[in-house]
Amino acid sequence: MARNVAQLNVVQNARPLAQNEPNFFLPEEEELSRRFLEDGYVIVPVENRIALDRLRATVAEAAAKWLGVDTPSDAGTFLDNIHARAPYDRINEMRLSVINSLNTQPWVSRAYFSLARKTVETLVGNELAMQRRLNLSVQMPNDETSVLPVHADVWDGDSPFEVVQWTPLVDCKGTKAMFLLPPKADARHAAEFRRFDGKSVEDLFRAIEPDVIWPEVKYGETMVFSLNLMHGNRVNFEPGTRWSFNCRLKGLFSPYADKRLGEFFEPITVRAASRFGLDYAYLEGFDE
Ligand SMILES: O=C(O)CCC(=O)C(=O)O
Ligand SMILES: [Fe+2]
Repeated sequence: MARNVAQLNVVQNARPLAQNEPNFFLPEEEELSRRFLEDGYVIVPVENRIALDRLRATVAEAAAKWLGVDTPSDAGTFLDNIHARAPYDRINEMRLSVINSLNTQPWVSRAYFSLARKTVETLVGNELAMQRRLNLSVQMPNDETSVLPVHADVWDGDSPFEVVQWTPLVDCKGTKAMFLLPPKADARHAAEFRRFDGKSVEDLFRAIEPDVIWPEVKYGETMVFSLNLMHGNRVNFEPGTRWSFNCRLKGLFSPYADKRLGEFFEPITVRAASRFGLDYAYLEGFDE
C-alpha cells in the first residue's frame, strides 16, 4: 500500500496537464492524449497490417493443429467459427496450447509492438518495457467458463503506469468485446467502494453496469486502454467466437509494482543515452 501512495505522489507532482503549463505535443499527439485521458482508451487502425495478418494466420494454424484439422485458408472465418469444432470443456487447454506455441517464436513480440508503436510512443513514451509473453483470450458463444469478472489490473500487482494493448483477431462488439468503465465514472464508483465490503464481483458489476461501455473493435484495429480503470468481460452472447491478444506496456523508467523488469517485463527500446547513463560508473576518490 505504501508503494501505491508513493506512486500517486509521483503522479500528482508530475501531472503535466494543468492549465498554463507548457505542452510541447504536436496537435495530433495532443488529440490522442486528450481522448485517452477522457475515455480511458483509444482505438486505432493497426500500423502494420502484414504483421497482424501473420499473427492471425499463426494462431489459426496452431488452433487447427491442436484440433487435428487442416490449416484453414481463411483464418478469420475459421477462428470466428471455432465453437462449431472445439469442445467447450477443453477450450482453455486449446487456448494455452496456441498461446504457448506463439510465445516460443521470437518474432511475435516484435510484430505485436509494430501494430501500435506510434500510439504507444505517444501515450506512454518511446523508451519502453513490454510484457514478455502475449496473453490470448478465447470466448466462445455462451461459454461461462472463460469469463473474466470486473477488475482493474492495478488491484492485482500491475503498476498504474502500465497500459494494455488489446487486439482482436475477429470483429468484436457487444458482449463479444470487453467492457470498460470510463475515467469519470470509475472515479465516482471507486469513491463509493466501501459499500462493496463483503459483496461479490457480480454485485460490483451490477453497480457499474449502467456506466460501462463496450468498445467495438474490428479486425484491423487495436485498442490501448488504462488498466487502472475497471474492466472485464461477460458471457459472449454474439454468434461468433472472440479471439483477442492483450499485452502490457509501460515506460521503462516509470514505477513498477509486483510485475518486475526482467521477469514479467523486458526492455524493448532502451535509448542510446540511457545505455550510457546505466553503464556509467562515477570515478572513485574524486569528490572535490
Ligand atoms: O479481454 C478481456 O476481456 C479483458 C482483458 C483484460 O482484463 C486485460 O487485458 O487486462
Ligand atoms: Fe485486465
